[in-house]
Amino acid sequence: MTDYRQMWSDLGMDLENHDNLCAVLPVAFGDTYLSQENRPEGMAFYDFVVSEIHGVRPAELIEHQKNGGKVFGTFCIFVPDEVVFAAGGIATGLCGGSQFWVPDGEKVLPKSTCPLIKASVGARIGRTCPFFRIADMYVGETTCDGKKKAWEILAEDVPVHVMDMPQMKRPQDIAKWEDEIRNFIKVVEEQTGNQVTAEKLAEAIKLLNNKRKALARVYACRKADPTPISGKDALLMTQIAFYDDPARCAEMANKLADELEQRIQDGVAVFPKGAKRILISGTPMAIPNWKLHHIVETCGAAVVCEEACTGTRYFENLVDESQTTLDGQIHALAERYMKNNCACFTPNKGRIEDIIRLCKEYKVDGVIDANLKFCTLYDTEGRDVERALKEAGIPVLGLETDYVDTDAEQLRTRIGAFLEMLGE
Ligand code: BJ8
Repeated sequence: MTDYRQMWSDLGMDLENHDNLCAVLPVAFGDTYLSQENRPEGMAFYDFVVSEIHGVRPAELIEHQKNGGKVFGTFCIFVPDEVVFAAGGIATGLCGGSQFWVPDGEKVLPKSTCPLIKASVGARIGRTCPFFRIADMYVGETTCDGKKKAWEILAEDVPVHVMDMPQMKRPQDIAKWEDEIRNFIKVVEEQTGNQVTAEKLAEAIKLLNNKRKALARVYACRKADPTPISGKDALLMTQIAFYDDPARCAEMANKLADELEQRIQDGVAVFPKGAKRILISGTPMAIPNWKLHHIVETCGAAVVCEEACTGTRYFENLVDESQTTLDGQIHALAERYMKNNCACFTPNKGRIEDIIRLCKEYKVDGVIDANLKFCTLYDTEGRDVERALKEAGIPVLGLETDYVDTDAEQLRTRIGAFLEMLGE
């Protein structure tokens, strides 16, 4: 394995504390992932990425910077990566999914902030994540109150551009998002020194659409009963998609999909026929947050779909590729991104329709609607989600979860009881 200590030191990281993180991650990954049986061979790539998570990709990003390129760190699936790639930049996800970063986040944020925000801020100020050190600019968005305030804190330390998200989905809101994308293009052009032309944007739209199509192929395989891939493995693929080079991401996901399609033909499955099929909806699960999937699957059920930003919301809906002018392309981008059904919108009925549609497509036995502690948006929307699912005759369990492990046993008990109830 390559020694990256010099690279981390050059990035100004806290090496001592980073060593502590490097010591816990492989253990958690081994317990959660490598203990699974009969995994697809295509998962070897994703295992490798995790084993070098703070090495290989950060080194590629630094190489890009050495060649004059810029790196943009993003926290939300509303940020149009297409713009960044069209300007010759690289966009990389920055959401924090580990409790390890939370205490540093709590130094500057109220404890009653959602763990995803605390971990993201903590990863920056604690200097224990290379991605957060490498990014030349962070791109935030006004989705929830916690994030809005977090950008102000991060902006004291690193350039931050904030995209002002509409809160509704009327025609004037889509037009407003178009303006935000136009403004984002200017910011990216200034940062990179490169112009976003219609030709470059068309290439980037294709690149990102190909990535979405590849991820969708893997998810389509999960509709088979029994499923040829565990929910944990599918989640890992999606989590890594936020960081990886988009062309390589598409290539590896397509390879995995080829294998899964063959497995379906050959009747190879990772769960026995009859295992309960669960859809998890709710807040995103940033790497290395695998807790809920691990609990569900070690209780004997299969997670077959995630209605989440680390799930279907990330790849559903393509950008129209037929536009040839910048104006047309910007409109197409605005339309596609505004199809995301995040709980930050009011009203947000589309999300409930999505969940019910996905339950049918993935032949789901029950839904776990999970929200991260202190996420008021998803917590409040949970009431409508549960009511709609009950009306549709789909069993649902609403849960609140955190990054800490202390609630794991309680969750296991509740999930175990829910699965037992499904078995009746
Ligand atoms: S599009 S879900 S990635 S905003 S969980 S930080 S909402 S308090 S992450 Fe999100 Fe974009 Fe929406 Fe998806 Fe706030 Fe809630 Fe925390 Fe959240």
